[in-house]
Amino acid sequence: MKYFEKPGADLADRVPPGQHLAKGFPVLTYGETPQVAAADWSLTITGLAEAQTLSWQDLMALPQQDFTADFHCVTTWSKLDVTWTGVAIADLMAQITLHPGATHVLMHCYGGYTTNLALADFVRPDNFLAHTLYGEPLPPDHGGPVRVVVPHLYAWKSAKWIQTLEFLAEEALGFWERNGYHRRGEPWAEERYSDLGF
Ligand SMILES: Nc1nc2c(c(=O)[nH]1)N[C@H]1C(S)=C(S)[C@@H](COP(=O)(O)O)O[C@H]1N2
Ligand SMILES: [Mo]
Repeated sequence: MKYFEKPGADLADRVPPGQHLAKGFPVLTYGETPQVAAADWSLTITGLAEAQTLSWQDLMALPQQDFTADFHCVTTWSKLDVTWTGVAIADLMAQITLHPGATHVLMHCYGGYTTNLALADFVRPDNFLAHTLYGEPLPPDHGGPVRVVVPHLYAWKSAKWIQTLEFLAEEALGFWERNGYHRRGEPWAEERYSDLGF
C-alpha cells in the first residue's frame, strides 16, 4: 500500500519543500483525544482583552463560511484542498475588544495542548474557527467540536479542541514551540525547528 504520493507538476507549486501528499487525512494528536460535546464547548477570551466566553450558540450566530485550505504537517505530510465550514477569525475578532499592547495570542485547548501566534499571523482572512469538515460535524479526532485552522503555517498551529484565547503583550511559547519546534512555523521557509537555541 502506498501512503504518500509525489506531487505532480501541476501541484508542485502548492506543496512546500520537504513535504509529500498524504492519502486520506491523517490524525496527528499528542496525547488523548478530549471528548467535548458541542453543547458543553465554549471559548474563553482572556489576557489583554475584554474577558468573555462564547458558547456554541454564540459561535453559530456569527457569519458562517465554507472555505478550502491546504494543510501542512511538519512531519512532512500535506493535504491539499481540505474543505471546512466555520467562522472567520476576522469575524470573531470583531466581537473581541483587545486592550492596548496586545501583540500575541496563546491558544489553549481542551486536554492541555497550547500553541502560540503573533496577532499578525492570527488575524488573517484565511484563518478560521472550523466546526465542519467535508460537510460533516468535525470529528473529535480532527478537533471537534471546534478547532482553529491557520493554513499558512505548519498545522501544529491549527489548535484542535480550542478552549481559550489568551492575548499577550509578548510572545509566549506553546507546547511544541517549547519542545524544539519553530516559534512561527512557515512551511515555505521550512521553519520546522526552533531558532531559539534550545
Ligand atoms: N489540541 C491539539 N491540537 C493540535 C494537535 C494536538 O496534539 N493537540 N496536533 C497538531 C498537529 S502536530 C497537527 S499536524 C494537526 C493535525 O490535525 P489533524 O489531526 O486534524 O490532521 O493538529 C494540530 N493541533
Ligand atoms: Mo503536525
